[in-house]
Amino acid sequence: MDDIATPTLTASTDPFPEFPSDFRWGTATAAYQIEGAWNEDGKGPSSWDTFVRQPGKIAGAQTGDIACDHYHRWESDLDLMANLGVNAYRFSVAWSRVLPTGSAPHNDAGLAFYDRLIDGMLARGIDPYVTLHHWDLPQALEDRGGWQTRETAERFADYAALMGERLGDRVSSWITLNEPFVLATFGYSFGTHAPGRTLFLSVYPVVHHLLLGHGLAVQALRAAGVTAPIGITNNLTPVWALTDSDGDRAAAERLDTLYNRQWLEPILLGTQPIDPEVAYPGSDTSCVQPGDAEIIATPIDFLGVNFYNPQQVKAPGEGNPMGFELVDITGVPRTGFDWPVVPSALTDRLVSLRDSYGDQLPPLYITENGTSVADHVDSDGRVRDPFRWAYLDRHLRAIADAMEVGVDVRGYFCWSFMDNFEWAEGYDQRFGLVYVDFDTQQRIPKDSFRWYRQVVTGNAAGIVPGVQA
Ligand code: GCO
Repeated sequence: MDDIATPTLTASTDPFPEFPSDFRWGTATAAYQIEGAWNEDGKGPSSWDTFVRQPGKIAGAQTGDIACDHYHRWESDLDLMANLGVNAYRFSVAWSRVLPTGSAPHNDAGLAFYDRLIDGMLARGIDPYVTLHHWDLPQALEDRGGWQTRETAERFADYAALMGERLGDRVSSWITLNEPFVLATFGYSFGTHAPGRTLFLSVYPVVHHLLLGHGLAVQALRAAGVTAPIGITNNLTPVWALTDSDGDRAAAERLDTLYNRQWLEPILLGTQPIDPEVAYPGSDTSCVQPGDAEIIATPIDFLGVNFYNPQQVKAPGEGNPMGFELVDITGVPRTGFDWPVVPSALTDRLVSLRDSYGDQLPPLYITENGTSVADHVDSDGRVRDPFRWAYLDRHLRAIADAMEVGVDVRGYFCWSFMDNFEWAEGYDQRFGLVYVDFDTQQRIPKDSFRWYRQVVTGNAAGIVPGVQA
């Protein structure tokens, strides 16, 4: 009966959709997940460097100390990326590599690394999409309260200004924050990610300071002379009510607000859909100062959407302060992480963003989408990952469906270029198009790498349905 409960995932055999010729095709990574060199060339420690050293936090007590050793192997990694044929690459800067204590003075060697990387991309015809903060906060700032404090938002703006001045002549697009919901929730509320704080419902100052830091950073980049598009990346997760009952619908509305709307509407509409006193009882709300809402609503040029799966909820049981209870989605294929695979939810998500926000919605980029698979190298040296390219195939079709009804999607970044350090899961969850042997640092392009190359180089036109190169 298993195969009825958990269907397998295959690529569609219908003709592959055409994407516009100026569509950005890329892959994405994040500094802590790939760079390694955690204490080299003057880099300061980050919240993740500290967190991974706490016993019991990471599967198998693994760390990102070496990760993919990309800091030393960036050149051959870029060669491989050029071979993949992408025209864009989303990566993040390690804040404490360029500003070891989070604020001045800067570290020349750290800045030089990103100079080399960006020049290397441009030399290979790959546009740099830079994320300023993908969760690795300089530890010196974390020691003073991190995102609980206004100071961190202000230092983030200084850091953005420095990066704008230094790299602004070569960067194609800027992303301020990656998934602030995940950082606030897992980093500061539940403590399963760095910095490992357990503020639970007292987390509101973190929410506010992340939004404020985003707005200040947009302004700082502009003040530094940046003319390239600036945006933010959110994990915009569709939330389903288990049934049509009032209780289940209210639960879905509550999680949708926490997950999605509270991170989006202050930026797009200038209004915060939650009342912090109600949503975060026990939180100190004095962090909100006059003028903050205007800073947060500084116009952005695009919205980055990370999509992996929808989330289902039902009404909470007695005494559950969260206002919802998570319910598994069954009867669909599942990823290596055991996440449900529902590509049509991505179409719905994109269309509903357009329907909800209309003219206030800027152009969209899918800044992350992908799947973990328990990949292995076969005896012939090949990594066969049909599940991954089926996942990508189905989600690209879902995006094309949204574009067909007029949603403005400008690009797609597959998560991830190569297997890497998957946060609390360590190296066990493999998301890459490229297999990484973490003992030898050998890179092996998987079957999905060749499939994706067909997509990006033919701009989809040459794809033989259901068959990989
Ligand atoms: C996130 C992060 C990535 C993850 C990816 C897979 O979305 O959690 O942006 O760093 O590695 O999403 O979980």
